[in-house]
Amino acid sequence: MSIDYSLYLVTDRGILKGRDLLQAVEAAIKGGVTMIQLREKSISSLDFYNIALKVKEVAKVYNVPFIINDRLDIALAVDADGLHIGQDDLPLQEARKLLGKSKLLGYSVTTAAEARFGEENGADYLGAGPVFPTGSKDDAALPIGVCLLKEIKDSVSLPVVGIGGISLDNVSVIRQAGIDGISVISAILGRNDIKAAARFMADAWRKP
Ligand code: TZP
Ligand code: MG
Repeated sequence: MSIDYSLYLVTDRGILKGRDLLQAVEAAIKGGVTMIQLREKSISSLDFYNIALKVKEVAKVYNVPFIINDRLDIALAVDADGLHIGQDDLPLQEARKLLGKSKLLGYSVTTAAEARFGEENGADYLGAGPVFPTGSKDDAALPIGVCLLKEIKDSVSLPVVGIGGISLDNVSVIRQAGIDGISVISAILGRNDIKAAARFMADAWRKP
């Protein structure tokens, strides 16, 4: 499967303020999102599993890769396209071993050293950030900025997506890091018109 990392949506039901997650994901895909990560931090395993099955169906209709955040067991149970883990999750090599070679494995990094570790230990792509300050992650590290993002991209040959505080206002700046895509929560799911927000972000990313 050739992967388009350009506009990678990470979900957050909190920011939807009661709006339906499946409708939000579908609207975002219609607007131009190229990849979906289901991120759930405070629900039961059963609820995570059931929601994952439903989001997977939506992603499948539009042929958009569907990734599970943190939980290898859920990724395997619902036969997702991949798993995304960070520095405090399962060790990367273990995750790769259990996930198998055919699934995508994403790895969150904040430094070039972590990026190289990711490349050497089984990651398929890297999520680097937070690039800018973000209110969407409680335990977010300090923002790395565009210079370090570029350093991370230049230190590996894996695809790299920037994440954290990315909005229409800074897409053009972040593109200068030469990365493969942008990963966002609030700039899409925090907007009233999710489809339009995704379209604006997709257009901004493609601008010469
Ligand atoms: N990882 C690093 S920053 C972040 C995650 C999950 C949150 C990104 O959310 P937003 O609203 O796009 O800043
Ligand atoms: Mg994690």
